[in-house]
Amino acid sequence: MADLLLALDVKGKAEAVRVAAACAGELDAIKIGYPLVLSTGLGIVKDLAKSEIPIIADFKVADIPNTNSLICEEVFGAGCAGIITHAFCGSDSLAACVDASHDHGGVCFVVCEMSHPGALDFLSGENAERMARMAKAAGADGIIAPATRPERTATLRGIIGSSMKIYSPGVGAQGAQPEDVKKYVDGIIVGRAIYEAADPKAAAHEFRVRAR
Ligand code: O7E
Repeated sequence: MADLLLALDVKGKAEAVRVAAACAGELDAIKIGYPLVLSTGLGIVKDLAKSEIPIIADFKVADIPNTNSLICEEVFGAGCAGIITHAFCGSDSLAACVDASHDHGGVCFVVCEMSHPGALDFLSGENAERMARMAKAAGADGIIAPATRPERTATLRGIIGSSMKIYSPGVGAQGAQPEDVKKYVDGIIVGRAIYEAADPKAAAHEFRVRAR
């Protein structure tokens, strides 16, 4: 049984609030990222707070430890409940992000293997497995693994065990189905197949039911 996270990659406050309100009661969390935040500013977190579900900042943080800590301060200061970071900058950068998240009472998820075809160039295979081990050693709350390659997500689950969560993008527009991964993950991340739907609430409801 997996939760449903909406990837709210729309532009502008009005559209973001419209989609979030339309999906009320059908979501377990909202993931915001560069498309929305660059078009609205971080104040959008307060605007979305009415949904009363966690807002997770997908900034795929990838910098030196000090900069990562400063990014976390802003994200959690704005009211986010979680942040998503890359791991490929190394264990010290990752530890800074995990520790800053926990210092602010938030959670930190680590991208290990990505869902798109180009992930096979670097963000997959042994690199992904090393990053999963690094995420576990750093005390991260969970990892990101692809719904488009369920067998890989199963492998990464084997590495991190059951005490960490997996959130999995790639369902819907990228071709994966909730049934492909729900037994391996704690949440599926769905964007376009919900926010571009004629009836976002109905689309979210269907994904949520299928993820259960
Ligand atoms: O394809 P969509 O429209 O359902 O959107 C998928 C969302 O998941 C989108 O925000 C994209 O940036 C994100 N995502 C992936 O699609 N693949 C990945 O490997 C990783 C992410 C992601 O969210 O990373 C952090 C969770």
